[in-house]
Amino acid sequence: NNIREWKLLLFPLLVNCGELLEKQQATVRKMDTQLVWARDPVEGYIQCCISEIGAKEFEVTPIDRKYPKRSCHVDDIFSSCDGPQDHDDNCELMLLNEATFLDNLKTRYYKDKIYTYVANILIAVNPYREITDLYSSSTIKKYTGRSLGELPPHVFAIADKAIRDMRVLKSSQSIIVSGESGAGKTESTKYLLKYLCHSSDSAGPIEQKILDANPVLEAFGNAKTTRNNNSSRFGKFIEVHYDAKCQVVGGYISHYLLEKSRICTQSSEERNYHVFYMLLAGAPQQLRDKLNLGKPDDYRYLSGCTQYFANAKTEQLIPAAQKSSNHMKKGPLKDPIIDDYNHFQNLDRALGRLGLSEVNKLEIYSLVAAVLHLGNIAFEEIPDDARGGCQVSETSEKSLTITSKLLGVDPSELRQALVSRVMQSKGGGFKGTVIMVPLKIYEASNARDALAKAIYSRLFDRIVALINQSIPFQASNFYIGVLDIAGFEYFTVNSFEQFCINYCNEKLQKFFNDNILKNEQELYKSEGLNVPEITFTDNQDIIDLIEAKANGIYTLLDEESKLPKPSAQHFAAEVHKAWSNHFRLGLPRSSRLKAHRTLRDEDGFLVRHFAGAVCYNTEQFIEKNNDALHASLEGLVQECENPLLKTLFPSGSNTALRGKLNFISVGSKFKSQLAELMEKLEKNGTNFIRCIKPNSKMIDRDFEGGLALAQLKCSGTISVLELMEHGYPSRVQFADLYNMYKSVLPPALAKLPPRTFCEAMLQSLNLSSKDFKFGVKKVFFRPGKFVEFDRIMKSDPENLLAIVAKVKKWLI
Ligand code: AOV
Ligand code: MG
Repeated sequence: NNIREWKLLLFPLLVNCGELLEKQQATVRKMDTQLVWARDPVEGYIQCCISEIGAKEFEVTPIDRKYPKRSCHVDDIFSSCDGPQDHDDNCELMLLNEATFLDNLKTRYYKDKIYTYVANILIAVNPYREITDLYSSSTIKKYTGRSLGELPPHVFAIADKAIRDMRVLKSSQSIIVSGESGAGKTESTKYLLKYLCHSSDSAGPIEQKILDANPVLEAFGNAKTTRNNNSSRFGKFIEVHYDAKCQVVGGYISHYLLEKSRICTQSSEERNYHVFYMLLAGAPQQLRDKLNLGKPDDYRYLSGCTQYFANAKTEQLIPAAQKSSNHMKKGPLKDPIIDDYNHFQNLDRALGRLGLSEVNKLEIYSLVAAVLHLGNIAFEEIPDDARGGCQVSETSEKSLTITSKLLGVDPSELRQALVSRVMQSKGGGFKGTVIMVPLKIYEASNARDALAKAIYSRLFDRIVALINQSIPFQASNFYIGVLDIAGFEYFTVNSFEQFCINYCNEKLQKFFNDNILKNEQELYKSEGLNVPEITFTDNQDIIDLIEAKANGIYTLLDEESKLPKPSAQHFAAEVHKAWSNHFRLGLPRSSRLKAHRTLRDEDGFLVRHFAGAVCYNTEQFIEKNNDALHASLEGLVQECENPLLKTLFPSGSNTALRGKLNFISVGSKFKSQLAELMEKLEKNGTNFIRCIKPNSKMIDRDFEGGLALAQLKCSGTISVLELMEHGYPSRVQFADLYNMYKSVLPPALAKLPPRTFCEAMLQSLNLSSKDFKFGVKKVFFRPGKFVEFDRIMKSDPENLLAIVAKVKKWLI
C-alpha cells in the first residue's frame, strides 16, 4: 500500500520533470552528432568531432591532434559516450557498439584490468607481464563460490561458475578457450586447471598429476614461433573428473593434430619442438655420450638455430634484465628466455613423477635423439645409375650408424629402406611378387622425413597416453573439460594445417552461435521479456563444403589420395567441379591474398570462412593428409629392437602390402575426433573465454586497437554485440540503477524500493516503453537508451535541484 501511495504521489511530478528535461535532451542529441568514434586502421577507433556531413562520407576531426583530419564512411562511424567508460561487463556500457566495446577493453587493459565480460563470455587481453596477486591462492579463495559478476571478471570466476553449474545442474561443463596464436589460451588454461584442481581445498595426488602433465606436454608439443615463444602446436581438451561430492577423482587429456611439418623444417626465426633443445642443453654427460649428442647447429632439423647453444650453461646465467632486452632483439634466433637447460631438468623430474623409470626415460630420449640424427642422413646420386637411384652420402655414414643404433635396426636395412621402396608387381605370372624400386634423391629425402615425423608424432601420442595412464581414475560423476585449440589462421600461404584448424574453428563457431543465441534467449525468457526470436547467419554451409560425406573437401582429398597417381592440381580441380556454384568456394585468383603471391587457379581454392576468405594452396595436401610410411620403412620399424619404438609401430598395421594403397587419412581421423569432441560439447554446459593479443610485438603496455578489433571480429564476438543490438544489450539490476542515482535524488524518492523507483522513473521520463523492459531482477535497455536515461538524470544539476525542491514541497 505504501508503495502504491508513493507511486501515486510522485507520478505527476515525474511527468512534469520529463517535460522539463526534454529541452536538454535536444541539446544532448545535438552533441551526439558531434562526438563520435571513427574507424582507424591502427587504433581501431579514435574519438572525433564531425566537422562536415556528406552523403556517405563524413569529415571528422580527431580530438587528439596527433591524428590528422580525415574523411570517414558513415558505416565506420559510431556514437560515443561523453566521459571515459570502464565497465566489467560490456553490456553495461551505455552505448554499445564495436567502438565503445574496444575502448572499454583498452581503457581497462591500461589499468591492468585484463578481463571483461560480454554477458557470460569472458574476454581476456594478454598482459604479457605478471600482474601482482592476479592468480594467487588468496585470489582463488576470493572467487570460490561467488556468482559471476559479484567480483571483477576473471578466469577463476568462469572456473567457479563451471563448478557451481556442474553441482547445481548436475551436468558436465566445458570451457572453450579460443584466440589467435599468442593470445593467452594456454596460460588461461593453466590458471583454469589450477583453480579446478584447487577447489577441493588441497591439491591432492590426482590434482598434482593433472598439473604435472603440462610441462611434459609443452616440452614435446610446444615450440617458439614468430608469434609466440611458447606456441602450442597441437590442440587439447583436458577433462577434470569429479565425484558426487565434487572431489577430483581423475583426469583425461585428448589431443589433436600435432604440427608434423615442424619436425623437419621451420620458418626462419622459429624453432623445432622445445624438447630437442632441452635435451641438447640439459642432458648430463653420460646421456650425451650414449646418444651422441652435439650442439643444435649440428642438426639439419634444427638448422634455423645457428650457434644457439655453444655454451648452454652460461646462457642460463644471463641476468633477468638483460634477458628481456635480448629477447626484444630481432635477428638470429638467440632467445635466452627459453631456459632450455633448466627446463630439461624439470622435464626429467616431471617424467619421473609420471611413473617412468630411468630406463623408460632413456628410451624416450633415445627416440628424440634418433630423430635428430636421422635428419642428418643425406643422399647423393649413384653415378651412372640408369634407374636414377640414390645412395646415402658418404658424409652421413656416421649419422646412419648412430640412428640405426638408437632405433635398434640394422644399418644396412635402414639404408636399404631409405633409398628404395617395396612394391607388389602387377599382372603376369609374377602377380604379387615384391619388387624393390630405387628412389630418387628427393624421394629418399621425403621418406627420411616421413620416418622422422612418424616416429616423433607417435612418440607424442605415447607421451599423452602415458600421462593419462599416470592419472588415477575412479568412477566419476561429471567432468569439467577445458579446450585449448588454435584459433582461425590465415597466412600468406595456407596449407593443410590451416585448412584443418579453420575447419575446426568453423565447427566451434557454429557451436558458439547456437549456444550464445540460446543462452541469450533463455535469459530473455527467464526474465519474462517478450522478445521475438533472433536469427543469425549460419555457417553450416561452410561446414558442409568441408565435411560432407559425398563430396566434401575432405572426402575429395581422400579419394584423390587413393588414386594411383594423385596430384594437387587434379584434387583442386575436383573441388572446383564439385562446388562450382557454391558461394563459399572460389578460385584462388579472387583472393585478397593474391597480392602476396602468385597462385594459379589449379593450385588451390578459396574458402569464404565466417572470419574471412582464405586461399589454400593444395600443393602438399595429399602428402600431409597421409599418415602412412612406405612399406619398407614401416616393416623396418615394426621389426626393430628398440622396445619403445616397436610398440609405436605394432605389426599388422602395415597397410602397404595389403594392396597398392598406402594411405592412412589424417583428415578423416581429425574429422571423427572433432565429431567426438563436438558431441561432448553439445552434452555439456558451456563457457567461453576469448583471448585477445594486444600487440604483435609480444610486449606489455601496448594496445594496438586495430589488431584487437580484427580478433574480436574473427572470434564472432562483434557478431554477438550485433546480436545484442537487436535485443536488449544493456542491463542493470534494479538495485544498481537505484544506487547510481541515489545521491542525486530527493530523499523522498530515495526511500522507494529500487524496483518501484526504476518503474516510476522510466515510465515518466518520456522514454518509450519499447526502449526498455522490466525483468525479474533487471531492467533491460535497447541499445543507446540507457545512456539517454542517464543523461536525463544527470544533465543539469539545476533541474535535479528543482526536483528536490518540488518533492520537498509535495511532501510537506
Ligand atoms: P596461446 O596458447 O594463445 O598461443 P600462450 O598462452 O602461450 O598463448 O601465451 C603467450 C605468452 O603470453 C605466454 O607465454 C605469456 O608470456 C604471456 N601471457 C599469456 N597470458 C598471460 C597472463 N594471463 N598473464 C601474464 N602473461 C600472459 V598458441 O599456443 O601460439 O595459439 O599456438
Ligand atoms: Mg597455446
